Amino acid sequence: MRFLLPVLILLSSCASAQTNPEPPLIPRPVSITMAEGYFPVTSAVSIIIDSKELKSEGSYLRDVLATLLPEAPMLLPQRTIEGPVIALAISNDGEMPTEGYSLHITPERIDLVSSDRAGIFHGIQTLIQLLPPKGSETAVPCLTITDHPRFAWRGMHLDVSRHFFGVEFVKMYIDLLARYKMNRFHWHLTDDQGWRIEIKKYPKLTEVGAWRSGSQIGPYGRGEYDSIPYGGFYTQEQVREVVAYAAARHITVVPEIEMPGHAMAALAAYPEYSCKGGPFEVQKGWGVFEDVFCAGNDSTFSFLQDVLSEVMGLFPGEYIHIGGDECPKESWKACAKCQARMKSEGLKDEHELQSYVIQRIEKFVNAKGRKIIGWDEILEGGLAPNAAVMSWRGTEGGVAAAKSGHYAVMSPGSHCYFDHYQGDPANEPLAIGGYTTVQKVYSYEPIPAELKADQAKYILGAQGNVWTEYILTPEQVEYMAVPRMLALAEVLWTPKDKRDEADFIKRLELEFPKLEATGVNASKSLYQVRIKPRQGNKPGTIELDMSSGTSRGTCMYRLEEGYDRPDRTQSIVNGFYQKTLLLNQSGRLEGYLTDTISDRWTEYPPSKQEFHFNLATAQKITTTPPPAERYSEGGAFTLVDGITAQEKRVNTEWLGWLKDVTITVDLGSEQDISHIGIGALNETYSWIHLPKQVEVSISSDGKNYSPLGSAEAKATVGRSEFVINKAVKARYVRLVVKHAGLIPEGFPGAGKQSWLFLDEIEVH
Ligand code: TNX
Repeated sequence: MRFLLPVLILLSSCASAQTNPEPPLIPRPVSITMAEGYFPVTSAVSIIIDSKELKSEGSYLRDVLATLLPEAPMLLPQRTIEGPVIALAISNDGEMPTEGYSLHITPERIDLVSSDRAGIFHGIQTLIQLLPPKGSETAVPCLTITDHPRFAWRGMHLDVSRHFFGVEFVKMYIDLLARYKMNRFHWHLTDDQGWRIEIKKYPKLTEVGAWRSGSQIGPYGRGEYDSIPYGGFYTQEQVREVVAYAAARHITVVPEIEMPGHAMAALAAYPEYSCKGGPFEVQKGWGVFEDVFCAGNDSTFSFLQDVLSEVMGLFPGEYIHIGGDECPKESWKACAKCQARMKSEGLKDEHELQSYVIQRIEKFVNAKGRKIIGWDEILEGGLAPNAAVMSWRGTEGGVAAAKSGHYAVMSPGSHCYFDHYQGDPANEPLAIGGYTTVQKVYSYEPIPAELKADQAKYILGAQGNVWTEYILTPEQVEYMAVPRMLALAEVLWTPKDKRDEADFIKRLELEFPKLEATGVNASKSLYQVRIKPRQGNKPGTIELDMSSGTSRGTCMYRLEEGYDRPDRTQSIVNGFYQKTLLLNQSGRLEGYLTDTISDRWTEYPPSKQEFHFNLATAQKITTTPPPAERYSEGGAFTLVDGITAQEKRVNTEWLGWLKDVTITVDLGSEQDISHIGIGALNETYSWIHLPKQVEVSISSDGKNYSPLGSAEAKATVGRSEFVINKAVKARYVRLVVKHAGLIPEGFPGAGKQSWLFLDEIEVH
C-alpha cells in the first residue's frame, strides 16, 4: 500500500488531464505546477504546526481564515483528529533558500514547508492569494509551488513627517507589504516638517518638534500656506506595537533619523545643536533648509547618540537609517566651531565634514552592534567603513558602493519614487512631479548593467519611496503606492527570466477587485488612455497613437471640434489596444476606455487633449544639440506637436537642455509671418530657469539667415512666452535660445548648472 498510493494518485491525475489554470499570483512564484482537483477550505480544516516555533504563523493563518469561514479552524500541535489539514512544517534538510517555501495542495491536505519561519509566512500569503477576497467557504486549486525571493531587501518607505499617518494606517500599510512578500518597512520618522518619535531624554522633540503652525498648500514655489496647526507623533509604546506587528509579518522596520540636514523640527526644539543658535520653526513648506546640525559642537553628537540609543532600543533590526541627504553646507562655512573642527581633523572641505559626522555616528552605532544605512550623499567626502548606501539620485550611488564592497539598496527616482505621477499629470491629482507608470516600475532591473557578478552581490535589493509632501491622507498614500508597489514586489521576488509585463498586467487587473474588497484605494491610472502625437507622413499632419495599459475594454475616442466623425475601429499591438488617428487642424480630443459588454466608461475618466495648429505645427524641425536624455520625450517634434505644455507636465511635454540650443523650423514654403514665439518654464525649485534671451532669425533658402531681433520674457512663475511680433515673409525660422547658466545664489541648487525647459513654437 505504501507504494501503491502515489502510483494511484499519479494515474488518476493523468486520466482526465483537466488541470486547473494557473492562479494570478503576485509576485509570480519561481515554479508552479498545476494539478487536478480542489482542496475545500471549510471550518472543518485544522491547521497543524510541527513545532511551537510556528505558533505565530499558524495563528496568523487561523485568524485570516476565521474572517472567511463561519467558524475559525482549529490550530493543533499535531494531528489529533481526522479530516482535512493544512500542515505547516520547518524542514531542516538545508535545501531550501532563505525565505523560500514549498506549497503542495492536494484534495486531502495542504503541506507548506520552509527552512525558516519567514518562508512559512510567505507561503501563507500565497495560500491567501488563492482564496477569494471575501465570502464564505471555498476551495483552492491543487498545485505545487516552489518559491523563493530574488533579493533579500524588498522595501517600502513611508514619510510620516511631511504628513502624519497614525498607527492604524501604518499597520494597514505593513499588511499590504506582507501581502506581496515585501520585508522591509523604512519609516521616515524625522524631517524639517515634523519629528514623529517620542524620545524620553529630549521631550521637546515631540512637544515642540512634532507640531507646525501651518502647511504649504498647492505646488511648491508659490509661497501659499494655510495656518492650520498640524502634527502628531508616535509614543514609544506605539512604536513597539508597530515593530511587533511588523515582526509577526516577517517585516523589519528600518527607522530613519535624519542628520545632519533635514533637521529643522529637531532644531526648533533644541536650537543649541545648530550653528547659529536659532530660534527656528518647524517648517510649513517643503524643500531643503540651510540650518542643519552643527558639526563642530560635541554636544550635538551627544544629543544624536542619545537619540540613536533610544531608537536602537526600540528597533531590533540590523540597520539604522541616518539620512544624510540634501545637507546644505552654508551654515558650516560660516560657523567658527565647524571650521575649527575641520582644521583639527584635517578635513579639506565641508563634504569631508559631512563625512566626518557620518563616520563618527557610524562608530557609535557599530559599537552597539548595529549598522548604518544612508542616502547616497553619504558617499561624498568619503564613505563610512561599514555603511550601506541607499541610492536615490540615479543608480550611480549604488554602483559606487557595490564597486567598493559596500552594500546598497537601490531606490532611483526614475523607477522607485512613488510620489511621482503615475499617469499623464494632466489627469492626475497634484503630485511632486515626475512620471513613473506601473509599467515603468515593472521594467526596473535592480542590478546595474555595469556591475560584475562579484560586485552585484552587494546590491541587497530595492525599495519604493513614498514621500508625502503632496500626499495628505491615507487614501492618497494607497493611491500612490498601489499598484506600483505590486510591480516592484514582483521585480524583487520573481526570477528575472520569469518577468513578463503583459502577464503581470493581467494578474494585476484580477487583483484590483481584491484590493477593493479590502478597502485599498488603488490607482486605476493604468486604464488611462494615452494620447501620443507623432509626426505624420506629410509635414503639417500629426499621427496620434492612443493606447491604454490594459487589454480590457476598448480604447475609444471622441473628437469634440475640428475633426470628422469618429470611427470606432482599433487594432491590437502587443496585446494592447491601439488606435492611430490623423490630424491636420486644431481641435479637441477625448480618449477613453469602454467596457466591451455594456459600452459604459470604465475605471478611469477620459483623457482630454487640445491641439492647436499654427504654421510651425508638425513641420520639419531640428534642434542642436538634441535635448538631454532625461527630458527628451518625443524628441524635437514635441516643440511642434500641437500641444502647449502645462506646468505639471514637466516629464511628458517639456524638453530640457543644460546648454544653449539652436532650433530651426522649415515651414515647407514661404509664408506671411507676423508672430514668432516659444514657451519656456520658470520653476526655480526644480532648478529650471528661464533662458537669458531668444534670438530669432529667418531665411528663405535655409542657408542665409537675417536676424529679426531678440525676445525677452517677464520672469513670472510657471510658463513664459518669448515672442517677436513683426510682419515678414520667410520659409525657415531659427531660434537661438540662450541658457541661463549657473543657478544664482539664493535659489535651490545655487552654483549648479540650471535646466532650460522649452515647449511649443508658435508661428502665425
Ligand atoms: C528628495 S529622496 C528627498 C526628500 C523629498 C523627495 C521628494 C531624499 C533622500 N530626499 O526629502 O521628500 O526628494 O521626492
